[in-house]
Amino acid sequence: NQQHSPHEILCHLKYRVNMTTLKESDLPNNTTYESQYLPNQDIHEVVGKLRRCAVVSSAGSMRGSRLGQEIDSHDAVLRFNAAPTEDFESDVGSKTTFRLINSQVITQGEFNFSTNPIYKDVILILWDPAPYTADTYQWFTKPEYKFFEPYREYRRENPEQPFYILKPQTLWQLWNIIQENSPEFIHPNPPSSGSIGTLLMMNICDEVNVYEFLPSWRQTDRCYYFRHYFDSACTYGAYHPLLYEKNLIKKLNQGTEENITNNGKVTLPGLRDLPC
Ligand code: NCC
Repeated sequence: NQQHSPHEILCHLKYRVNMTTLKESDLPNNTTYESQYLPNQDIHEVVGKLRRCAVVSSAGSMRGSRLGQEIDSHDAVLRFNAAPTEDFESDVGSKTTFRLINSQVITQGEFNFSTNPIYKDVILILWDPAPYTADTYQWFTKPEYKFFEPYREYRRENPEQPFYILKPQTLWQLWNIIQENSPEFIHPNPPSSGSIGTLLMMNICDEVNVYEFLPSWRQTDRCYYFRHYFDSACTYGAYHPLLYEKNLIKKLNQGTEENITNNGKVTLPGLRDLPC
């Protein structure tokens, strides 16, 4: 395992992870019925380029952080899955531009995906894990969670809302880089929403500040800032290679160590203008 410099890792992330979303034209002709509900354009063609973006982890350590104002000062804010802002504004802010959800959120009834207002008025991005070697069509016909029915239904009811699906290869392209920069073998499970969302923002924004992905001194076994539920696996990972994801992000931090300790804040550069 050779050691890559932070700059080399950033260049690998830039050129080897193709952070793109599914378009109508990515699926074969025999899926016209489904693919007509996919966007005509990739997320980047629509969103363009943003300046400063914030990524807000769902960790329990966001509680009491008072980071809300700082988070809202960004041009765009990305949040995960069912993480709310209401009642937590002073700690997590109130602005949501992007919401990255895994395919459980859209398929499991408990999330009330079609009616809960947290999923409205935002740019939605969905991901679902594919087997390491599956191509788009194989995955599409046999996803981990059968997300396409509810996706189509939601699109029918909210045709104006931007709603993207990440290409599944993206996850493994990122996983490869996490594995290469880790001292031991990682079980091939996909990266968590945390690092997928962070890398997505690095492809869209000039600067990305990630909050409480690397925990501050507020680190806690409490899983989420919005739920009374304790499990250290939320922070260190069980299914996802979370610890390795966090070590990789830590290597790329361009902010200070102090900012991690006090605010769980990591500053990462946008990849678009990165010279490689
Ligand atoms: O828990 P989850 O993630 O929704 O959290 C979003 C991202 O925040 C970071 N995080 C969270 C808690 C914590 N204590 N520390 C953290 O660093 C992680 O980067 C995490 O990705 C997911 O990645 O999509 C995940 O989703 C949940 C769950 O499916 C959704 O919340 C919907 O309920 C998964 N939990 C379970 O399946 C039980 C979780 O493993 C990963």
